[in-house]
Amino acid sequence: MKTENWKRTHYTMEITPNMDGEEVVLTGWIKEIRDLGGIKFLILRDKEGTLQITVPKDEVDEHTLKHAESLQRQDCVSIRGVVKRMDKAPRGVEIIPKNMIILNMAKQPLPLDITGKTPADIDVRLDARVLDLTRDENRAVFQIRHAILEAIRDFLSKNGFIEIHTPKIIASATEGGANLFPVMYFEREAFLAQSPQLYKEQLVIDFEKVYEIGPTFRAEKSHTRRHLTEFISVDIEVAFATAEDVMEIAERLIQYICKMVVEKRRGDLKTLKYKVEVPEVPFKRLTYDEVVNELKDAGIKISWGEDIPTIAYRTLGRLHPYFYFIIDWPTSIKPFYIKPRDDKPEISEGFDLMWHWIEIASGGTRIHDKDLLIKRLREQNLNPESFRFHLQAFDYGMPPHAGWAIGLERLVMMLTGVRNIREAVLFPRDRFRLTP
Ligand code: AMO
Repeated sequence: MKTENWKRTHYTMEITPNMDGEEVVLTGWIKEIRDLGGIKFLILRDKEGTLQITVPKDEVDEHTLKHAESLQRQDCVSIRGVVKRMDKAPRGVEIIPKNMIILNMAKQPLPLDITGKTPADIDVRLDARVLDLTRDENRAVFQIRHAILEAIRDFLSKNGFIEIHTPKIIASATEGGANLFPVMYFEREAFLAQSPQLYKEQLVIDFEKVYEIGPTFRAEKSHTRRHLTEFISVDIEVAFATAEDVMEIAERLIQYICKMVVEKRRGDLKTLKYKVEVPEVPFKRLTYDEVVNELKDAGIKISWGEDIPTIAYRTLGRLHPYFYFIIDWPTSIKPFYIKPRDDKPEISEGFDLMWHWIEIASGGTRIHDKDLLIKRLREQNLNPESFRFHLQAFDYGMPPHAGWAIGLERLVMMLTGVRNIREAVLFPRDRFRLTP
């Protein structure tokens, strides 16, 4: 097979001053161009970083000079050149080109300033997302997202969980009837899954400890900085466990993720000018009643049994500016599968995990008794018949169990400091955005 003459020999970050005199081939994109008359500086970017390419106009051959003169931002190039130690260059080293191949020219003008010096509106950025992601700050978010995913898989796998994948095209609602996206499934109507809830619960009969990291779909009308219509849900479910058991798993996992991100993505956090602190466990546990009282003292009145509105969460976030659980929720405002307390059925064993004012996760002990589950379905105006296949699993020795789901993008917001959830997704989907 033919070896292409544009193939790289090194990534930019592998080039060091002690390679002075070596000939190398680098490939990537032109990030910045500075022309000082007799000398031209090109900043080349690849997946690892950047390197200065210095073109002294009277030292390079005519062909190379012609190419260098024609280059514009985001052109894709292969540069053969000689490494030169140079104290004044950004990393103490630069490349003097001997030959350049333009692999593809970017169409000018670009819709965005890729140096970020002229900030663009979020919609302009998302419309040209691939270009937007060439910026270091934006790629750093996804390096951190990757580290979070790696940490989650590592932690859960080490703790005896098996990774599962459940269907995303389903026949009935999992979180109640609202927020469902219908899809045409041949001659029938189907829906996009709002959560792997029912499947993960059933599978504890076979595997006891399961987790899934997968897409979930919610027809959210709310157009906010923390809602998407498609997001990644990190779900766990554990047999023979209670809410308290899985809350402990959640806080230890969060602590582990923070530790891994701080350790492995120091450079990206620096790029984002963001500091992550590894939290102490256990996290605070506030009861719903305590929260209602705190809010009352802050001038926000919530009647018992009401959900907590966003404005109240903002206040709560100021009172508790880090991680905390809210426990002992009224049963009436939790999903049908959350277990009511045996001693006080009006209170549930459901919980939310909060970070400042944002809900990161929710979960709880589940009902494992089939009759009680049917009763709760009816109380929530859901038709048990639509849940026939789920309910049948409760005839096969369903153990007591508990679990939770973390919204991955909200976790990314928390660990990168991005303030709009759309920045935590490569190609976000919301009420108004279906492209690119
Ligand atoms: P819940 O509906 O609370 O619980 O969702 C779990 C977590 O997912 C995130 N989340 C969202 N993220 C972005 N955009 C949205 N529209 C959105 N909706 C939710 C939040 C939330 O805490 N089946 C239960 C979980 C369980 O009990 O195991 C469930 O889906 O971070």
